[in-house]
Amino acid sequence: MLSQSDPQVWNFYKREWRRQEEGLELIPSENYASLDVMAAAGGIFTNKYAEGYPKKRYYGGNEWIDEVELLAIERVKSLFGSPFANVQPHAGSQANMAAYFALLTPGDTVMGLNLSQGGHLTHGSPVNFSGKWYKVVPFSLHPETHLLDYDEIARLAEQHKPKMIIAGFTAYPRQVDFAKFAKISRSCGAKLMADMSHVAGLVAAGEHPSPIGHADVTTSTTHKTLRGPRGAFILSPSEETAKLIDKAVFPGLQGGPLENMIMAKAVAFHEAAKPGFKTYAKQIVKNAKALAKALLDLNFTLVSGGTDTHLILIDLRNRLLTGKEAQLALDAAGITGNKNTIPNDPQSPFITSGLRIGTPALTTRGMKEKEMEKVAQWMDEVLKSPADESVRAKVKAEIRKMAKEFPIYSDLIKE
Ligand code: DSN
Repeated sequence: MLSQSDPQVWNFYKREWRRQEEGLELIPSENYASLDVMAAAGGIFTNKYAEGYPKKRYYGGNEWIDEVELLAIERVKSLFGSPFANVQPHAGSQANMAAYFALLTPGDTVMGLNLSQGGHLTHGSPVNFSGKWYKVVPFSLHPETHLLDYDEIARLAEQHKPKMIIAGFTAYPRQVDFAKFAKISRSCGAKLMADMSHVAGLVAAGEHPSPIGHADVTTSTTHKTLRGPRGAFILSPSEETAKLIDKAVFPGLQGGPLENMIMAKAVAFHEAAKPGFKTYAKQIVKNAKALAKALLDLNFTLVSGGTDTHLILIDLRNRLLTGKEAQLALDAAGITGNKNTIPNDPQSPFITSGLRIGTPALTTRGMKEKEMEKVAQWMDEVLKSPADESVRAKVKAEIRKMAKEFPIYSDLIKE
């Protein structure tokens, strides 16, 4: 028992469990994996080396590892309707790096959404491998609507003739038109990489358009709206691309795959194919819309005016608060969100004028529209007096009370 053999670590584990159980998790890229997913991630598959791919390994003893990896591949292919899949990437950044390695040569031109406007580090940020090794032409959101400006993206693509365009986002609250991205990419001879990490669960459930059939390669993490373990996968539309991707992942980037995580991915893909997951994904979007409406009613400003996904980006400037201040105040009251830049943010990325929130985790707990109204009221209350400790303490106690009605892992730890 860890509680006896290593009480120091156990103490921190218990505290984190309590934080997850008693607070409101609003970070849109986080979720609560099922006990089955966690059992697989923490199981005996962690003991095994399996460099290579199923039936072509560099180590013996992989007969059952192979079966599970093949099952994970079949399940994710079927979930998204893709003919080829690689389930080995350890994380989203590795998956994206493999796509670059497979489809490009260093020095090639790529286009992706600017990090400060809702893109990702790996979509061409100058501090990331993508920005250091490739020539990046970043695109921005429309300056007034804060929506993707497909005409401007097409104009830039025509001008710069990139080898790859990235349709992928970490802080964009609206649906992405992958068909339009594909049309733009084809017209300038570029490959289209879709990074659907944030919306993968919504795509699997038919709540967001799918990049499959449009993208030349699709990457995704497994732990956001898809509600699996931490990890990633890559979907390819052709055998030719799939071979390049496989080589880029192993031996190009990774050695031994984390087969325990691949087993957990297999379990998560199975869960996401069940009818209940469709209901879950639908409720994520309903909850996000309800939360957005309640926030607007309380005079919050939302980037793009609202949401049609799981994610909301609040522009805090009319509240005279920075993202950092808001994150800290809410954290103290038991509400976890994350500071995030808004389009054309006057503040630095470490301070920011925005707060990024979302509903995947609260929806997993079973919360619905009624609870979203309450969440908005609590956020309003805390952010009206961000330095008032008594307000934070009062809200924290109320949240703890409501959280008890929506347990997550309450049976997991016996104190
Ligand atoms: N860190 C992820 C997110 O929070 O959106 C992106 O990698």
